Amino acid sequence: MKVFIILPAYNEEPALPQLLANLPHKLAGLAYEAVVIDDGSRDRTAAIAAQYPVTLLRHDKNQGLGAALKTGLAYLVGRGRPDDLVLTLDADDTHDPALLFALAEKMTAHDIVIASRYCAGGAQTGVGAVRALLSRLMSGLLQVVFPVKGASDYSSGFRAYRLAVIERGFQVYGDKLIESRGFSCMPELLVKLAGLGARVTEVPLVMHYERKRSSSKFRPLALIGDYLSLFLILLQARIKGQ
Ligand SMILES: Nc1nc2c(ncn2[C@@H]2O[C@H](COP(=O)(O)OP(=O)(O)O)[C@@H](O)[C@H]2O)c(=O)[nH]1
Ligand SMILES: [Mg+2]
Repeated sequence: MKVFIILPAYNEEPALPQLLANLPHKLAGLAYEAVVIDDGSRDRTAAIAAQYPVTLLRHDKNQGLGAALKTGLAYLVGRGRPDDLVLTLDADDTHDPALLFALAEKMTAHDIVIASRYCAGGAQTGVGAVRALLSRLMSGLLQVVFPVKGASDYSSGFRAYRLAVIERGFQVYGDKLIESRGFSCMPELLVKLAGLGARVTEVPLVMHYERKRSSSKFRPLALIGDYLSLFLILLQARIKGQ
């Protein structure tokens, strides 16, 4: 089995060297390919990534997390075997790649495993009250309107997927697998893939936001806008019967 590590990166110069330097020992014993998607960064993100044994994909202009994630996942189609693993994580070095082993363990009976702040044993520290509330609220709302069995953290970008499920997603949705530009791409992908029959579960994630070195790209107002369009995107997909 091979693992593809998908790292969308926008202005991650402060965090990327340590993350990429640590990968070989964090993932010791695994066959993996790391894919960095530099989304039009204005800093040295691409130059740093190029110094490591990674596949570097680039957008000339900043297109947003959704577009970067889609570029990374589309690159994988046809490149592996159905049971290969796809790990997505932040490039800001706040997600410990070694959690992959816990995620992979659950993969035998599931297709998507979420590193979750909201399941038993999960938590987050160092995050502002507004953001924590907003994130919790959005996950809660999605759980009611677009329930995904086994999921409580809809927006965590730290997940493992079976490659076959990503490929199936592109087969059915084509370029519309991810329509969100911003952070709401995470719930969008989850709800769409679960709608195609992907089995979902979670492992606890204790998220330490205070360890973040690069500045957060999280913008509360943009997020609310993103989520409004997400609800429309998902409603449309539901009406089409996808
Ligand atoms: N490609 C791309 N990635 C982004 C963009 N904004 C954020 N990211 C990446 O998405 C991930 C999450 O962003 P981050 O700032 O860490 O958000 P936070 O951890 O939720 O505060 C990181 O890997 C960022 O580099 C963007 O516009 N384009
Ligand atoms: Mg982050």
